[in-house]
Amino acid sequence: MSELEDKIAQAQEEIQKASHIAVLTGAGISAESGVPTFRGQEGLWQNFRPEELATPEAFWRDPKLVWEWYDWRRNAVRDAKPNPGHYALAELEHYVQKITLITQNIDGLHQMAGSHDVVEMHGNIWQIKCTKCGEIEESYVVPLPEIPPKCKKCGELARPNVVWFGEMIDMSVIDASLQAIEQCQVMLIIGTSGVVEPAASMGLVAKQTNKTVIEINLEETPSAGLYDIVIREKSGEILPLLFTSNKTLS
Ligand code: BV8
Ligand code: ZN
Repeated sequence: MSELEDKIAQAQEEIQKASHIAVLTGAGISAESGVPTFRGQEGLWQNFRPEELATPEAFWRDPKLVWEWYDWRRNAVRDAKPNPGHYALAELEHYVQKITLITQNIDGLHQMAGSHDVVEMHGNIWQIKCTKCGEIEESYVVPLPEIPPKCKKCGELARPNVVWFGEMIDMSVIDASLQAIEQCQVMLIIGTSGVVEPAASMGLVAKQTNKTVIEINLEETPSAGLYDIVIREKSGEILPLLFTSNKTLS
């Protein structure tokens, strides 16, 4: 048996035994759907660092520029379809008693693949929120008819309903994530560079509470040395192999 086959067999065994699995995904799981990642070679808008555009300061300084970036990303995501990795995680719900899927992604592809109970840590690119009255509108219109868009209710400037760098993550999201890590037996960490906090510390929390952590990523990540099983392959190829379909609910 090759080292990879051995790791897959180990991961399958851990997943078979688990009644609650926490999953954390990042931009890497959507890469095979053609959605550019943040920090890869084809990273979003090479000449801009996300940390320069995805901030409240950048938005208030130049709402038009920041909205042009999001409009470009909405266009990039619009034609994206879930890949076998997204579908495998949606399928996992039928084999494990409880799955909590925590995603840093804002593309909505997990929901499109059929996953329920998705915790969107960083918001959703298809939602537009009023900066004044807080009204949230779901809009799939690409390109946006007006940049920057205005609130349909009060006419004030609207922003993408996402969490920017320097902004607090909603406490209910943090609570749901930490509760899932506390209650799970296994945590899957898929396609995230492990740079952005607080998501980046979740694998450490899982290890500190003696959970089995399985990472799937093409590259080395800062906390990989802490994890139990590290698979350096594409998530779209590996995830469908991890859940044998003859498992019934435990
Ligand atoms: C917070 C939404 C409390 C927007 C995003 C100094 C001042 C202020 C704050 C900080 C500071 N220092 C640190 C911080 C905290 C900051 C932070 O972590 N900064 C980083 C840059 C150091 N975090 C915050 O500000 C968070 N809030 O902490 O509040 C606070 C408040 C004030 C002050 C201090 C603390 C809020 C962070 C949320 C930012 N918003 N997105 C948008 O999307 O436009 S983050 C953004 O990065 C995306 O959500 C993205 O998902 C996320 C993480 O990136 P990844 O998903 O990991 O993607 P990446 O491209 O990096 O990696 C892809 C990986 O996939 C790679 O490893 C690659 O190898 C792999 N891969 C590729 N293809 C495949 C694959 N793997 C498998 N298969 C494949 N096929
Ligand atoms: Zn409004």
